[in-house]
Amino acid sequence: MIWNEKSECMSKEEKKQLQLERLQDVVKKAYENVPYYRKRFQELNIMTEDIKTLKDIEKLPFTTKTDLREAYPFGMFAVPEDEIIEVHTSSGTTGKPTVSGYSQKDLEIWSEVMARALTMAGANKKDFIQNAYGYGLFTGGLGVHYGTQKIGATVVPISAGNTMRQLEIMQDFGTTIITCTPSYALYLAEVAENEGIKAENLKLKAGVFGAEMWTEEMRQEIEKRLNLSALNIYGLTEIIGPGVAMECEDKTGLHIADDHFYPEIIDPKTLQTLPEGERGELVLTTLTREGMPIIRFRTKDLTALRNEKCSCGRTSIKMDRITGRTDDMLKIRGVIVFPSQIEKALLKIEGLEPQYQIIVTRPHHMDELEVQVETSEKLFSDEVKHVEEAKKMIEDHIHSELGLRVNVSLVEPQSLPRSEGKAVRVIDKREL
Ligand code: DLL
Repeated sequence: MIWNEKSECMSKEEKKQLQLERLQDVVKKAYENVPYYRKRFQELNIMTEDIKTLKDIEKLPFTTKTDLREAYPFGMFAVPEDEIIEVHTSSGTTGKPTVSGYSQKDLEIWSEVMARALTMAGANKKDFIQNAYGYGLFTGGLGVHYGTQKIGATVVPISAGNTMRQLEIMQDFGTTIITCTPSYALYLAEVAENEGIKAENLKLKAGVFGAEMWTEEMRQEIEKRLNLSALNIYGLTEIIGPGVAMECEDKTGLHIADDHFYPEIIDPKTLQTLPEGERGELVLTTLTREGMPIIRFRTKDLTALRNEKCSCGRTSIKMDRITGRTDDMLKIRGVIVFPSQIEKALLKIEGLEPQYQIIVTRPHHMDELEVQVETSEKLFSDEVKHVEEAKKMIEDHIHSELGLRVNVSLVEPQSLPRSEGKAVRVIDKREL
């Protein structure tokens, strides 16, 4: 089944023409309505009329997460605030997140691309979709929610966590499609096994997994243990949320909804556009978004684009699964964490040397983050007399910076490795 055959199967020529028209339109709107873009275009001496072909996109400036943070909270909106009817923020932290604003039309686009994505996983009106992505500012929950309702399937808006309840509902309601992060899917499988719940007795047919990096090996493991077809969904808050790209049953890459999001691959060092098939950083331009158009957003995600024919009949360009990042961003249980945020939290603590190391592990398929910090005499005061108190105080500081509980362990002064070059702050032991 294809949700929107006209859009998803149009000829390459038709698609290119549509993309060009939409690109010209979005560039014009960004110039006219977003002071940030007007300034950037003027600096580069670009007029909206300069976009005559799709290749001319290369003349346009990039947008980065930092640009969006500087425009916090609403500086990138292209419509008056009363036309924005929903906001989300990147799954990060209590620091300055990036905000995404949606007009009525943007929510329709989001519902449409999510309906396409869920249809790729075989969803139709009859399905029960158990949505275990978090509801809230994170886009996972509501993105799947809108797509499910667009299709007319039944959404079970259970949100993330509460594993026993997830399993109970899965059995009682006869859930046919589960949506969550791949690591949580494996955790669900593990708990199900411990509880004596047999996968073959569940009604699950597919899983829509994303929001973090995962591998082909993990896919096989999840498919075997949950007895379903595990499909990869990709997206990011800045662009719209989940639904930017999704795998079909062919499982040879993710179809990008390229009538709404225009992809390019660049070399992250030279910033030059790379030819099709080469691995580099994914750059995305929103072609239809009204509330917050984004031109050439540097995702920092590493992948390659492929313009091959797909057995499913969809003609959109496909991207490989994400294999890495150009920066040190981590996703811990779906939440974005930058090591610099941990450093910032540590620096706020008087008497603490910011000598630290972050160890990421995945015991029982759930991410754990341990921060090792060197102790010092100066850390202890009238209030903080014992190691346990010091640990808790540091954990609280990190919690208020990240919105995430981590384990802190205090190690001997001078015991963490010193580096002459770039410090190795993160040891990621998860096998991603
Ligand atoms: O993670 C949106 C989403 C929700 C996608 C649910 C899929 C399912 P952010 O929190 O803004 O948005 O994080 C975006 O997560 O730049 C990637 O680094 C990573 N990411 C998302 N999907 C995948 C995936 C949501 N399938 C950032 N594979 C992106 C690898 C992914 N990484």
